[in-house]
Amino acid sequence: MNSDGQPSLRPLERARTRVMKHFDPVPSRTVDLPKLRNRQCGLCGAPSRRRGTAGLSGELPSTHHASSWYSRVIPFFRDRAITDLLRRALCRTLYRNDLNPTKFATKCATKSQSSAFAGPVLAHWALWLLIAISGLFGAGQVGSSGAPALAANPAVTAASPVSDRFVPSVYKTFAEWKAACDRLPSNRSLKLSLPPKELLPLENFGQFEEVLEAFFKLSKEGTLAQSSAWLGQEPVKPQFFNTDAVYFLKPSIPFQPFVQRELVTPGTQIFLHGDLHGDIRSLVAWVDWMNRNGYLRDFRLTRPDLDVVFLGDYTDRGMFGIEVLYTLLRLKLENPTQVWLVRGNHEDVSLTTRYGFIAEGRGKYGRDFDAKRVMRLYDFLPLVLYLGCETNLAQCNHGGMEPGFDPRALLDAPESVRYQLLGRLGQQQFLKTHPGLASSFNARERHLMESSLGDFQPESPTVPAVIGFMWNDFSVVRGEPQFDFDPGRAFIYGEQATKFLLQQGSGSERRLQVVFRAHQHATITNAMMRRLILGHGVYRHWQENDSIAFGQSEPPVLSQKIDMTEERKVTPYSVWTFNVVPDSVYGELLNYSFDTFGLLTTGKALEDWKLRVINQTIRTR
Ligand SMILES: [Mn+2]
Repeated sequence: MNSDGQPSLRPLERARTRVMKHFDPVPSRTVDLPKLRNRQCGLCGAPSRRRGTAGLSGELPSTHHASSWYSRVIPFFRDRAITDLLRRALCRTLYRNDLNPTKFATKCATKSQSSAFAGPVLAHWALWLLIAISGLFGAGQVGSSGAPALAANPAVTAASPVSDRFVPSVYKTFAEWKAACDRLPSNRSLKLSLPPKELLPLENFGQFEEVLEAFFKLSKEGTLAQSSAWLGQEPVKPQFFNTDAVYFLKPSIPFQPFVQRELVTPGTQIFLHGDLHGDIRSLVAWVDWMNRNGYLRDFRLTRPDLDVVFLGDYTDRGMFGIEVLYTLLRLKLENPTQVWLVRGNHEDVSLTTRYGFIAEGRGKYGRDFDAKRVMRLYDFLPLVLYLGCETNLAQCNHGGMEPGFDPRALLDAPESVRYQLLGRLGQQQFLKTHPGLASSFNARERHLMESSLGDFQPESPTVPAVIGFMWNDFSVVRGEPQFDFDPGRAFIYGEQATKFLLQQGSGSERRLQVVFRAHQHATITNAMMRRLILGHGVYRHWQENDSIAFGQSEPPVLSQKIDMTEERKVTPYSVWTFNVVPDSVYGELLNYSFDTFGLLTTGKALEDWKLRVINQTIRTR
């Protein structure tokens, strides 16, 4: 059956048509030739047999080139489970012979007699056979309407086919969106009042709703809907995908939060951004920076080996939550397998009703604003994105550690498995079976942990207790308690307790090494905010030269103690907090005007991972 529900009478023709329609080879000039010439294949590790003068008119022998080309045209190639071996085999063939697939077909036709080309030629025709097969069975691989599969590996992930791409009715380009947003007053000048209606970039709620609906479609037809992508129990589907109901209103659906694991190849560059809290200026400035620096073209990432992770808290506290969510969804829809939005503690109805987002929506669009439906989008965001590269993993989430969840099986699972329901949290159970967690605690900390951890099924992010991934914090410097509780927030884990949880949470093959998160912000210059602002918006907890004695030290002293460099080493068991945007009450009260994002470059070993800290000054008047 095809996407329209009609029988596929001529699978080969149909497949060929589809292939030609999406045939959009990467122009070779977009790849840096000299850099790649002497490198191994990034995918299979095979060395290039010929160098410089490639077999075919000096074209670039790049495997990224090859694999992305094939995954663009063959639906099979978007499913890692089926194609990993196949892809590696193909990749070796192409790479060792220095073949560029964009010229492959023509060359094969002219050189098919040559024995040197026998392997590649066979591979080529085998692939065309695959295209035919995928025409017959491909629908099951990529969703019934050919929805872009959320492939695990961005280096081998194709752009979603043109026909499936979301086409907005307004703001076709980022430049248009930026121009509209540039007219908006700053959050600081608005002082929590609504912006004038005539300035709103989205004139009506329908313009927002179309991206929301497209996101729902993506969620319902992508890998989230594939049983094989879930480890263990999968969500109760009719309820999980019923976007007309919510867990907090009757007739209700169950709250089914989940975590996600994605794998990337060494050298993948990952952008990380902290809390946005309705600051459209900072987000638009970031998208603009990405465009100016060649990482984005409009809303689309320019390379398959780029990922973006937003660390939660998109709305509330600023007056442009709608515009922020709209921008994020446009990015997600353009790059479904490369842009990730994790769920922060403000991605929940109990906070949006208290901290301004629901009021903002009602104020801007009146009764048209469908709060229930907007809240539902958060249920499709993972609480944690475990980003793996070779044997190392980063835990990307908004808050902190959650001892009640055991990620080991997910981290070690086959590459096609991506999701796991959070399920019932066994915090007390974990403490009983892992007394080592409290081994570094004093009596007070031990008592606090024993009396406060529980075993429960979350009914919401805060009921019956907070989910640590969304809410918890970390202590700032060495010498602070290993476990503590902030009555206004949640639990605070120290260095030893965190290290223990990362070690215990590691799989046998893939190790949890680092946490990238946000969330821990205040409007007073406490120890954390001092270090965040002085450290250019990114702070690694428990730094070697810092201690509790310097907790409230002034910048001249602190600058001797903490890492303020642009490029930073990612050390084992390190926890990194990203600052909150400047056009906010935080920026106003603490007097900073720079936005921050991280550019993480992964490598084969953790020693090769590097985090570059990038700032932009934001106009806040
Ligand atoms: Mn938060």
